[in-house]
Amino acid sequence: MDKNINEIQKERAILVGVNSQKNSTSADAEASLAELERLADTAGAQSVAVVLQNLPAIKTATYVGEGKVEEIKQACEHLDADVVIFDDELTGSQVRNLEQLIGVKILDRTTLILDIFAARAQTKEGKIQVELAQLRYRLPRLSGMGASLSRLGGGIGTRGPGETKLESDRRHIRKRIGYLESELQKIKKHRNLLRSRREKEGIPVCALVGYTNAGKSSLLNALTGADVLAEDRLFATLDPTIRNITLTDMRDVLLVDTVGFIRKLPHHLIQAFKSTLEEAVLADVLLYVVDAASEEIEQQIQVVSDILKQLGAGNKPVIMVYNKIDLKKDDMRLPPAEIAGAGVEVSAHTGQGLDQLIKVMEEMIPGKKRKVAVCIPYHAGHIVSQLYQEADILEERHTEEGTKMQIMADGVVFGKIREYIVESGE
Ligand SMILES: Nc1nc2c(ncn2[C@@H]2O[C@H](COP(=O)(O)OP(=O)(O)OP(=O)(O)O)[C@@H](O)[C@H]2O)c(=O)[nH]1
Ligand SMILES: [Mg+2]
Repeated sequence: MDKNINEIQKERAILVGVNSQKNSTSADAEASLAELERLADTAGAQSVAVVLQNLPAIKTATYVGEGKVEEIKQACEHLDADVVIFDDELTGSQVRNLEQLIGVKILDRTTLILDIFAARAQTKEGKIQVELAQLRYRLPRLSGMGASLSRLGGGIGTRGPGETKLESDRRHIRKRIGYLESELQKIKKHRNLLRSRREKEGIPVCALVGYTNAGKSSLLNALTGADVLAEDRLFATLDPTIRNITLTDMRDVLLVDTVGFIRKLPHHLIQAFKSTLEEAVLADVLLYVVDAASEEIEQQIQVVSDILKQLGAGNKPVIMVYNKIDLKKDDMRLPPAEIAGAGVEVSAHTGQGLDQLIKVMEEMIPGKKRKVAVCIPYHAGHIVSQLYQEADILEERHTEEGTKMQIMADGVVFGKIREYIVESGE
């Protein structure tokens, strides 16, 4: 697949971002643009210039202001650029207007990400999911686009479903979307079957989730001795890989590697990849992998947490895994625990902290019940009813501080009530 990217001669790209200051700071806009540069590089383009415009509101017709359009046009001529990539989603008419005014191919961040996914997808399911996302994104942007794209040539943004298909009418595309959806449904049935077999066998599942390039695949390899592709590239992993790991108490656990997240992850992509991402939603415990050496650590945690919430996995028991601790500078602070929850510092490269991680996993993963004493303050009464459903209650007393209980429960329950545990037994 990567060969596909390398074979194409590097396109010269100008990157354009806007800082609208509505819900982002200029540091955010700059970090997002730096990421766009990495995405462009991953897609096989060479960035020759980066333009950031401060703009109170996006222009409906051309996204950036008139003067900026002229500036970009001149930069394209001077720098011999083949493509201009905008750091946000553009509407169909914005693309058309900009192409007419500037005279080179116009792409947006979403198209770029979809393009990378198209080049990376390996399995049948992955390929269908990407094509679905691409078609759904292109459908409302279709009219007139075929003509301008064929005038401006192929390359990035035109991979995946062929242009001839896109030039044909919308009905054709809708039919194709319908067909892909039904194929995906079949694969999903098969996946559900496998999952229910796994559940019957009672093997707990841990999913590795996190920002792209955080080191999820490297951790999977370090923990299981597997040989999953880990690369210093965005979106190295698209299809979920599952490996077995045996804990020191001899319990088997399945570890699932998943696709990485990124800010402004296209909505259509999340929708299309829902069944793949369900591996994370349905896992018993999430290993939430964070690149501890990244300067963007807090923003990345924010993005990942938001996407997990969107997927319905916001309340899963989580182990924060601060990876790449070997690269962390001494003066760099990890986010305070109240934002992110307790965490383990590890390095997939040196192996540092992996023993500790396995210990925490043993504690959190369901299957091993332990007796603990808890004290639930009266304002958290819902926790008591929750415990009645999810744990065995051995004893219950009402005291001044709250309801004191002796319970037998497993790691999943502990994950939810950690703050109320007063005494932990074996
Ligand atoms: N120094 C150092 N580098 C690491 C560590 N873990 C991973 N890396 C590097 O970080 C890069 C990304 O690692 P991957 O394991 O591919 O990351 P990922 O989270 O699976 O990324 P995607 O699949 O793209 O979402 C690779 O170049 C790894 O070699 C670590 O503990 N220390
Ligand atoms: Mg990976």
